[in-house]
Amino acid sequence: MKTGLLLAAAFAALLHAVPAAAETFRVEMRNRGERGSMVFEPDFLAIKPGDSIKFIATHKSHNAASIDGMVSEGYAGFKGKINEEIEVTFDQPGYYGIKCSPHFGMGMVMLVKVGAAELTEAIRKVEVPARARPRFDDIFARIDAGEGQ
Ligand SMILES: [Cu+2]
Repeated sequence: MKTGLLLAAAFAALLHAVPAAAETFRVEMRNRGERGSMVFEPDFLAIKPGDSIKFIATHKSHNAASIDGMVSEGYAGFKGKINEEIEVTFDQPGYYGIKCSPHFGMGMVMLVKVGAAELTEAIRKVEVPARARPRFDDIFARIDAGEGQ
């Protein structure tokens, strides 16, 4: 009986320590999708700190890598290998720009919002290739319109 009570107390403490179950989201790396060619699908996700994103190699010759200067301050960054499916956990609140290294110039980018984060001018104005600019501007416009809030 006493052991049962102790176990129940331990279980209650454990539940208390983990406020919300972390989720894993899927993003496809595609040659073509709903928004054109060379795309991450979806191209924008709002997640909680501790959630993960699994990048799926739906089509070949893509990777997922963080964009320098377009991440939460102090974040070390990540870079997946070509054709590699990687799962990345985001712990710090903030915005994270993601690129496909070989197709950055073709505008293959996406944005991740982690927790409550302000879309700063610094993030909006990060220098990116010409064809990535309209894709980010489209994502920013959708965020300004309330997506991911
Ligand atoms: Cu690519």
